[in-house]
Amino acid sequence: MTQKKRIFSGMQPTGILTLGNYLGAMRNWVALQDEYDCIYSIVDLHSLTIRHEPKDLRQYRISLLAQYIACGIDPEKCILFMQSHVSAHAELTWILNCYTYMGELNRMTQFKEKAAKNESNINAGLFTYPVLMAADILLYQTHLVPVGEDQKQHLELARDIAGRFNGLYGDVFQIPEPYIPKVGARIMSLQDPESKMSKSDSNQNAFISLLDPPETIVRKFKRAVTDSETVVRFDIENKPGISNLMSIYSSVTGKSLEDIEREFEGKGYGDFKLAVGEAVAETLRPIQERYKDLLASRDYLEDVMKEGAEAAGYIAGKTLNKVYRKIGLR
Ligand code: ATP
Ligand code: LTN
Repeated sequence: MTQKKRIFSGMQPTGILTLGNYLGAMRNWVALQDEYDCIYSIVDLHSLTIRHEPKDLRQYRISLLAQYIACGIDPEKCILFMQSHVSAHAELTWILNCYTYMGELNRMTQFKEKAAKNESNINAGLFTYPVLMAADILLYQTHLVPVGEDQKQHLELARDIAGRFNGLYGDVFQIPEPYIPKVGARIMSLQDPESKMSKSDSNQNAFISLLDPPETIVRKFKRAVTDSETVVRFDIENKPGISNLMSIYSSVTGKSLEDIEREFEGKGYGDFKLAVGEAVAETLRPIQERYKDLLASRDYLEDVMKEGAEAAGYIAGKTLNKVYRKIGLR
């Protein structure tokens, strides 16, 4: 019997997922779970780089677990766990920090962007964040990492760290590959189509939350920033707003960009925006129903977390032991 390849990915418990998180990452996680050996984490240690009220963080963590399952992640098929429940993540991070160069971390665009946004709290965790992400991935001998476009640079760093470590000590880590979707890898803000849709945006109209009611979704698309033409045509450079809406519509309906251009030939932006809003609302409706039921099943969620932590801890422990032996700490 050939062993299934391993997948690992994670999201931060920093709020309700956006349509960007769903189309860029989560939907692939679901699609891959039959064919691969999947491990999905709620990366709560990563979210400490920004200050949260403890009670909010507690709520975000359990809510994100319910969102994962509502989107279709099946705890019977995958390992689902809370990063902070497996101490190997923090342990391996320290070691990998000693194999990562300041120059490498200095080049990370996410650090530069987040540091610019949080001038009053540019902590060391924000800087070494990609090393914790490398530890997450490498602990599980991961082959494939499904993420959105913005995480590509972090993944390349994880590959470099793994290669460097293997070069010194032999084959300790599997070298991971990114898995980035062709459509939907970078969903843009509805209010500023030049920047990424983000769940921590202060402007609520800039993103679609997975839990927005249908009327809100339709309204947010109606208000989406476009251009002064009236033609539905894909042209990222000159028509970033319309192109973003076309990518979203294509992702949720499966229609090609050419088909969409044809469908809306001779029609105005109003018709197009309404169609996008309705298609998105329809996609999210079943997720929202399942989410409500899951949040009410607290014991079930606790059980999933407990079992996930045990299964993940076992695999991670094996890699960590090997690392300790190789570097002379055993
Ligand atoms: P935050 O706003 O708190 O920084 P985020 O919305 O960027 O968070 P993360 O938890 O950092 O979300 O990312 C989870 C996953 O979603 C990652 O794989 C990331 O690449 C993907 N992702 C995030 N935003 C988008 C987007 N706009 N389009 C496509 N994929 C995205
Ligand atoms: N850094 C990622 C979240 C993340 C992750 C991971 C993704 C943390 N650890 C491991 C894939 C694999 C982010 O900011 N979206």
